[in-house]
Amino acid sequence: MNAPLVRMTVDGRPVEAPRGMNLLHALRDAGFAVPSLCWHRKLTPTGACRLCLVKVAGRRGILASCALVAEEGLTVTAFDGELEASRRETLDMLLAEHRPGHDASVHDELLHLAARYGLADPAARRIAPLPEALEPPVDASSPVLEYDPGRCIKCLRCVKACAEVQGKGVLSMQGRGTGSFILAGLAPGGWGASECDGCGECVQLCPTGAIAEKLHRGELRAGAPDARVRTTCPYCGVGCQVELAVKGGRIVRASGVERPPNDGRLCVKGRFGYDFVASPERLTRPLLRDGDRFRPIGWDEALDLAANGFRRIRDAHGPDALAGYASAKCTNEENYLFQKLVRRSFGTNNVDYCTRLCHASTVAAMIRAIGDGAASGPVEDYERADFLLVTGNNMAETHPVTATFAKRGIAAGARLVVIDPKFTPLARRASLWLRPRLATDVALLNGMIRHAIRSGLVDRAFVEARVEGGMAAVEALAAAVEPYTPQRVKEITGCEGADVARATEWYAAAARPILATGMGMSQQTVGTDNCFALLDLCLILGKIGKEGAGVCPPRGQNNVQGATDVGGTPAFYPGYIPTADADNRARVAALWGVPPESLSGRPGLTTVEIMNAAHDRRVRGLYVMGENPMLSDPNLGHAAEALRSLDLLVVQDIFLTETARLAHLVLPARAFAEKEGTAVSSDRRVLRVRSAVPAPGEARDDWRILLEVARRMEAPIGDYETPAEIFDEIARAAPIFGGIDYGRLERGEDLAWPCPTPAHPGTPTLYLDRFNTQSGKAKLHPVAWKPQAEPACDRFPFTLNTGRILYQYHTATMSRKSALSAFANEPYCLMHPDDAARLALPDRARVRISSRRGAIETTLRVSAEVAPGELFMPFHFAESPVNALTRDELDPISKIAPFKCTAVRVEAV
Ligand SMILES: Nc1nc2c(c(=O)[nH]1)N[C@H]1C(S)=C(S)[C@@H](COP(=O)(O)OP(=O)(O)OC[C@H]3O[C@@H](n4cnc5c(=O)[nH]c(N)nc54)[C@H](O)[C@@H]3O)O[C@H]1N2
Ligand SMILES: Nc1nc2c(c(=O)[nH]1)N[C@H]1C(S)=C(S)[C@@H](COP(=O)(O)OP(=O)(O)OC[C@H]3O[C@@H](n4cnc5c(=O)[nH]c(N)nc54)[C@H](O)[C@@H]3O)O[C@H]1N2
Ligand code: SF4
Ligand code: SF4
Ligand SMILES: [Mo]
Repeated sequence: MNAPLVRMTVDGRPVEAPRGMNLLHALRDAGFAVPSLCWHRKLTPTGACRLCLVKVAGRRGILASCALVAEEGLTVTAFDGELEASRRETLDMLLAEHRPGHDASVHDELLHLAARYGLADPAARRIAPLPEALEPPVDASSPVLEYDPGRCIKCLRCVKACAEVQGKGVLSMQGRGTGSFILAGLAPGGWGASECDGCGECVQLCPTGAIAEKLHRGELRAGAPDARVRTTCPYCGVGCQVELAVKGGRIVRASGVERPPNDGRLCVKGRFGYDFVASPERLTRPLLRDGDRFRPIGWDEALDLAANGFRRIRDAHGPDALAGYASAKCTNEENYLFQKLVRRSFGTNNVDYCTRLCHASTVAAMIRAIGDGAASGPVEDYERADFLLVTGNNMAETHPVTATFAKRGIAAGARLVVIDPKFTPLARRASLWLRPRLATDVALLNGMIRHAIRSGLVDRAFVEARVEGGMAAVEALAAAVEPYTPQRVKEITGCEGADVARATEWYAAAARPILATGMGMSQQTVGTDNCFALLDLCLILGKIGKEGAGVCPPRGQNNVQGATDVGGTPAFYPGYIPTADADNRARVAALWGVPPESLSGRPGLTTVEIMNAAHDRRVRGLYVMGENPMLSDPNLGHAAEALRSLDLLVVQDIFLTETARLAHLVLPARAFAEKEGTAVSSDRRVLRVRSAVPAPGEARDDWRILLEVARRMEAPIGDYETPAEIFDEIARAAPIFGGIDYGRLERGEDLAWPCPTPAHPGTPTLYLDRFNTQSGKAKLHPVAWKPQAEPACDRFPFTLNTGRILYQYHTATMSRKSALSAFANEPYCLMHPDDAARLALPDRARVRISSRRGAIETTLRVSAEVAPGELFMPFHFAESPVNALTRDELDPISKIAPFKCTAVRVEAV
């Protein structure tokens, strides 16, 4: 892909650059500080500011270098008296339109250039400032940013940032000449009324601060930040790198870092969702239950109570009467120590966390079919792909930066097929939106497989070389999918045969196809079957095991990938080493310096199983680090009973969550911006988490709390001074991390596991030579579609789908304590207009929604985003806890609950 180098001469010096590179870019890279205000590496050139002028031998006049490209033999003049005079003149004109009074809160490239060209002092300028009256008013209607036309130089960087980088196209330039300005949306009402979703890309790329964050403007104006700290976004699994600006011990700004995986981009959560860190509601002291209330206690007492309590339960009822929920919000180091504590100090494998409610089905199917449960390629593949199949995933809202890659790929010609029963913003860009009924994906995918086989689309060479059983296995699959005729698929799913065929043919024809599968596929009682069927399709078409093609399920939480990688689930030690194997136990025991028999070989319980065991009093002590099951677990009534039956519930969190309110003991932890560590992104990149601000009150690092609890249980899990030391032990325990240490990460190496040795560059793409199965080959798993155990019926005629919205995050402990709530802060339920009309329910009606397990009240929103007979509710809002309704029946393999499929009834209240 690398273009050959060409040789040029610039101001008499030889310069090399890739052929075709933007000439201004090439000049800058070669160290020529050619000024420009409108050009940016990430945008198509605009040629608006007329500052990057150069002369080229043999060409007439003065040319904008951003409009030229590097060519062999070019002789360029970048600096001479005439060019500099012209630049000075242009700057003088720009300054005349620019309101004076820079407030230090933004990096103002115009003022920098003014200083460089001796124009900082207005007295040095030749052109008088324009009267301010000509300028349109400031637009402060967005909850998070404001636009000041008086500082705007009409460079169009924001317009292009929004359109080209984020793929949104909210902004345009309106008016003419000095009266021109940037308009958000088309209707009046400005930014606040437009489709702007607050990602802040325009803020980040604006060269003058004409568009700036509203948050903490006062602190930002008061002078430069005290510190800038690079870290990893605490919300979703994309792993965006952010720079936090800190002032007076508080985060006052978050900016995207131009490094992988996000290359400077953020979504609204990463950019504006950080104020929860400084919330006055943060836990600051350990709390002990005292009747219906809590009273603060000292750490010493709290740690003794936790340790002695767990020890008593272990000694009286056996190790398996204890369990722990690890945390996808915590670092690798913390999760490593958490599972070490559960396995070593508790003596059980009862450790699990929200991954069980999340991609458990995807992971279970991928491990069985191809060997690893993680994304096969880097997020950048979404942009390079020529075909995207996005199923059961609302990427534009849930992994918005991944979606920017996808949108850029689509803009460059990639085809997109979306499979989702509900409208998602990405469906708008789809070449084809397949809209199956909820929980019918196996039928749909089997229909696609059947079409592929019958149309001769199978990649026989790939199958023979890389799939167990070769074409014989495909024959067996063919027999299994034979019943899924277009008619039958239509009956079950509602999808047309022609569409099913078209999607299959596009996928088969693609050279670089990427599959994205999400919660709609995973969170079903048939979640593993769903993913098996998807992988079967991928494998028979030969669309994995090569650069740029594969399966890249966007992982959910900021460290959901890492928490499993370091051993946070029952069946695997760090690095996916099965706990059931005695040799593995012996090896891990040796590393931990404990007798092998002290590690349990008994299978551990999974998340919902732990809840059920607590209900039956088989589990009596539970340690919850950074999870809020009292909103996020299915069948909340049952979960509440389970948690109330525990002899000891210890919750370690940053807020007094719904779960913490049921605890006997609450331990205050530090938040992401207060601690050091690492996390693993959705695409297996190991990323640093860094401390930027002091922790509130007596809150402590999760890992330090764990060390103390274990020590006081007289089953210590080690002495570490720093997270780097813990990571070194992780690298010894888990070969996938064997070559990684903090030194390499600090040097800025971009490392994706597996990275087995210090010299290894990491593995962005998996399976290029072999699959990570015992045979080295992939395995097909034919599956049949099964109807739901709880279908819609006369009593519960609707099927309820649940999920996420862009502006809130899970149980909203963090997002609701930030600027994000200004965008969306109310629970609701979507219902199709036909259903609403039939039930005579108007938009915004208050309704009661009931299932066999419970009832909640919420506000109805009438919307064709859902299909008739289906409903959708976000699960973020404690006042309408949708999981009071959902089922806790489990997928037999992955043990996930069907969050996306509950039979319910709707009534007006
Ligand atoms: N803003 C925001 N972002 C987040 C999160 C958040 O809470 N808020 N959470 C993070 C986490 S942990 C996760 S796991 C990810 C999840 O990200 P997603 O996978 O996008 O999760 P959801 O929004 O729950 O559901 C995705 C889609 O599945 C569809 N769906 C429902 N049932 C079916 C079905 O039967 N078949 C198919 N094909 N589709 C179906 C839904 O309509 C929905 O559009 O998001 C992460 N990012
Ligand atoms: N109906 C329905 N239910 C669902 C889903 C759905 O789609 N529909 N999705 C499921 C999925 S995919 C997921 S991942 C789960 C998520 O379920 P949970 O993981 O329970 O949800 P969160 O709100 O992310 O909980 C994380 C907790 O960690 C705390 N925390 C944050 N940072 C730290 C820290 O540094 N240290 C400590 N100790 N605590 C910290 C937060 O305050 C919060 O209480 O929800 C599941 N539940
Ligand atoms: S914040 Fe994002 S969506 Fe809004 S105008 Fe700026 S770039 Fe566009
Ligand atoms: S895409 Fe995910 S990681 Fe990136 S800024 Fe948004 S929430 Fe954070
Ligand atoms: Mo998740």
